[in-house]
Amino acid sequence: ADSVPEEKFSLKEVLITFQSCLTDNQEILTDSYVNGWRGLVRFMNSLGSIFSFISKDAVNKIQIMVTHQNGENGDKYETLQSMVKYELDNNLVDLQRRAEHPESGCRTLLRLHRALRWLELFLEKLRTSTEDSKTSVMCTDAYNDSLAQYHAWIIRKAATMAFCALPGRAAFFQTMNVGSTEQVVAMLGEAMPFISKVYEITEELYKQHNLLELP
Ligand code: 1PX
Repeated sequence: ADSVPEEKFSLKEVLITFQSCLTDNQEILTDSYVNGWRGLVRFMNSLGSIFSFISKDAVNKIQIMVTHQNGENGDKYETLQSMVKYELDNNLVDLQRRAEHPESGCRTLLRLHRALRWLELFLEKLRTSTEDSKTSVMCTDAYNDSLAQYHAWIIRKAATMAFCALPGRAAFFQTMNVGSTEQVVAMLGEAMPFISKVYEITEELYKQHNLLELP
């Protein structure tokens, strides 16, 4: 995907990546999941440097996951399911507070998973929005209903300020590079079920193993 020229970059390709996360037996491929986030970060960077404190953290988390995937036990990280099993079986997850394993795959992915809920809410708002809807309001509402509860006051403040710099709906849709408003809405309608599915399966996996509050 890195060789695709800048002007060909479309959010459609990115959102479709989440479709390729799902295996036939409902497992989630770590590689595609991380790739999806790479694409999202790339899109966010195209919106301006005011978002760079957000993309820095996302890139950092992507990098942690890549390091796990490329490590000695990389094969254990093929799916989120195998990662959870491997890290728990081998006591590689800090369950109470961050200590020996501050960068476990489980806790790192949980942060991306929570952000995926924000994305799901935001995309649904965009999909059902009208011409006079404000992207900054949709983004802030989605954030307040998801990620914000996990963030300290100062981060919430900085994030909310950054959202105010989002382009208006028309310009935002153009940046997506998908085509007309109708095409954007159709693309979102196509991609969202996969994003929701990936979110649900991860949520269930983490719930089963009591990992939803990892420090
Ligand atoms: C059509 C829409 C596409 C938009 C794509 C935008 C992609 C956004 C990618 C955001 C990824 C954010 C990951 C945040 C992970 C996180 O919660 N990290 C915090 C906790 O980590 P820790 O290791 O300390 O436990 C960390 O403290 C985060 C700090 C940075 C600020 C995070 C603000 C998140 C706002 C998410 C919304 C992005 C809005 C972009 C506008 C388009």
